Amino acid sequence: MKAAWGFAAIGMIATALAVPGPRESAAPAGGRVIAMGHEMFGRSVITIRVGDHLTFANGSAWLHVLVPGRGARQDSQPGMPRLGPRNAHLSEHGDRWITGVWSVPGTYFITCQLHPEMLLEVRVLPATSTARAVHSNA
Ligand SMILES: [Cu+2]
Repeated sequence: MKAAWGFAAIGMIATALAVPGPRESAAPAGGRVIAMGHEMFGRSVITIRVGDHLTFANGSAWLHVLVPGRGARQDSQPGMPRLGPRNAHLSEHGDRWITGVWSVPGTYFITCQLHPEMLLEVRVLPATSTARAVHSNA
């Protein structure tokens, strides 16, 4: 759907249409789900464990370009799974995408290259941790 690209990018500039996704409190086996709305993630912080995946679900009408970094600026975050060929994932409306395995404990940040205000903090706990995974809502 490359043709939709330009259209979506232009639509991006249009007026606000906030579509907050559902917040999920349970952790399905396949990984936690991060919903994406207009210029926002469904939550701002998520805590997972080594060996987990994250799932990003774009229920918004907008294109998002997920990259490691903050404020729409891609950076390098050693230990974080790559998000795609250019360490970026293009997420169109309806996209549901599962990341690679998070294998290094630490704190990481994901932003959207089109929406600087989009920021997700991913806290990865050691696999051996007995602490319950905690996540706060945005
Ligand atoms: Cu975006």
